[in-house]
Amino acid sequence: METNKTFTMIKPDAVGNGHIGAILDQIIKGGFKIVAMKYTKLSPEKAGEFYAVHKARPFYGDLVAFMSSGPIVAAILEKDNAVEDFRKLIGATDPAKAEPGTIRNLFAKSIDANAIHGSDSNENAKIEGDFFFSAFEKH
Ligand code: 3AN
Repeated sequence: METNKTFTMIKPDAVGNGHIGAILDQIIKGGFKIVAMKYTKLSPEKAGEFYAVHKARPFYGDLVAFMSSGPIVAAILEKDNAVEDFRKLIGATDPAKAEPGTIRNLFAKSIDANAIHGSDSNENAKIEGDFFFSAFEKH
């Protein structure tokens, strides 16, 4: 299992608020290399598939509606210890609890519209990266 890659999405709130450039800047300054990237929009079906692990959670319906409400930026990132280091860079799921200077502290407004996604394990990083990108698109 690779430990030097993670997967991220800049979510519809952050894209809509014009934060793509500032967030990519934080990611690059954080030492991550972008190895695949795409600007796209998820259908409700695709968003539901992506978040299928959360199907039983009470916020699943709202999460799927939000994630398909506008364009997103999906990317595969490379760095040693990528998953853990990227979770530190983005901060806690609830932006009110995110450390100062983290991406969610800087750009997120609420726990559901929380600006950015980061994979929570090496296994999920691979699954999520493969959901968006073909082998040909990964460098
Ligand atoms: P993270 O994105 O920090 O790994 P998860 O995997 O627990 O957080 O949750 C997936 C997504 O579901 C979060 N990014 C957030 O948008 C949403 N979410 C998580 N917990 C809640 C909650 N209590 N209420 C509303 N949305 C939530």
